[in-house]
Amino acid sequence: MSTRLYDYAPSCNCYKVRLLLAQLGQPYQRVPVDIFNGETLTDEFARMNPNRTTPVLETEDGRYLPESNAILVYLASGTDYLPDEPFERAEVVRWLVYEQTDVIPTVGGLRFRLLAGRLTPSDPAAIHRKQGGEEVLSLLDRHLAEREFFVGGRYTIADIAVYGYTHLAHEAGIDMEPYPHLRAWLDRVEQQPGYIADVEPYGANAAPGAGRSLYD
Ligand SMILES: N[C@@H](CCC(=O)N[C@@H](CS)C(=O)NCC(=O)O)C(=O)O
Repeated sequence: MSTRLYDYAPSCNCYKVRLLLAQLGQPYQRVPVDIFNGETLTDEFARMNPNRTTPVLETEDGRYLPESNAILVYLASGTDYLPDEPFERAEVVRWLVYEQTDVIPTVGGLRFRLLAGRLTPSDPAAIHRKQGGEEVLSLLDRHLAEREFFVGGRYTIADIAVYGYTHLAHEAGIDMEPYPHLRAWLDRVEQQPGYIADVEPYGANAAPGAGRSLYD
C-alpha cells in the first residue's frame, strides 16, 4: 500500500505536508477531501480522525495520523529536516506549537474568514484577529533578524510549519512591509530544493451556509 494524504487543496495545514513530501521526493497518493461538502462529517472519516480535520496521513502500513505538525515530525524523522540534537529538536517543537497556537488563529483564521466571506475587514472580530496577526508577525520578524532560519541555522520543518500560513498573510489583508526579515526569510524558503506553491483558492461552498462543514 502507498502512503496516502487526505487533503483539502486550499488548506495551508495540508499544504505544509505537501511541501515536505515534495521536498523529500516521497511518492504518495493524494485523496481530495472537500471539507465544505460534508466529507469530514462521515463515520468513515471519523474512523481516520475523530477530530474531523484535514490533513490526515495514511502510512504504508495502514495507520492514520492526523494533525499537520505531527505528520511533519513523522515524515521528517531521520532526515535533515528534523534535527537529532535534543535542544534543536525541542526548538523545532517550540515553533510547531507556536504555529498552531498563535499563527493559525490570527493569520490563518482571518485569511479563511475574509476569503470565504465569513467576515469583512471592518468587523470587530476581523480587526481583533488582524491585531493578533501583526503581533505574531512582529515576533517572527524579530526572531529572524539574527537568523537565516528558525532553528539551528538551517531549513527544517519549523520553517515549513511557520511558512504555511505566513506566506499568504497578505491574503488576510496584512501589509508585509513592516517585516523585512520575515520577507527575506520567505524568499529563502522559496529557494529551497523541491519547493512548491500549490495552495488553491477556496471554493464557492466555503461561504457561510453554502456547504456542510465543521464551520457551519
Ligand atoms: N490542528 C489541525 C488543524 C486542521 C484544520 O483545522 N483543518 C481544517 C482545514 S485548514 C479542516 O480540515 N476542517 C474540517 C472541516 O471544516 O470540516 C492541523 O494542524 O492539522
